[in-house]
Amino acid sequence: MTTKKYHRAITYGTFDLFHIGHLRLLERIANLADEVIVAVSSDEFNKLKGKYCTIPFENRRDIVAALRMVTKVIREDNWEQKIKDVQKYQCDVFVMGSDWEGQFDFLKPYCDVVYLPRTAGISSTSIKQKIQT
Ligand code: C2G
Repeated sequence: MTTKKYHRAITYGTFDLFHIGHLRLLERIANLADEVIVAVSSDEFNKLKGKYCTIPFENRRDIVAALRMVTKVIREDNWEQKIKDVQKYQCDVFVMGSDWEGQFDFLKPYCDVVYLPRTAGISSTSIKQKIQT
């Protein structure tokens, strides 16, 4: 009998240069739900997001898929797929870091929407800047 609040969570992200901020988020999602689905942004979608990605999709996907708290990885190809994904995978919660606070409240009719505090002091961009100096 699970004691977790949700059965299946879904979250979305680029997960470029996988770092502790990404891990802490996925760990906290796994504390909320029995299962965790992660939608990893495709390289093409990252261009749409205006994000230059260092690590190609296949590698970012495989790294996330290897994590013990991740149940399944799917592709994120566009901004519009979230409602369909929540319904297709019967997710009862959608979770993102707090930098997205309020941006995905349109999902509230389909599942709970939770924004968790971002891990301070770390980002893919800051890692790139450190390497370049
Ligand atoms: N994150 C975090 N702490 C950090 C950095 C990131 O909690 N220091 C969280 C973000 O809030 C997000 C997840 O980790 O929930 C993935 O972050 P990114 O890979 O930067 O993803 P992003 O570019 O925000 O893409 O449709 C939604 C987008 O695909 C989200």
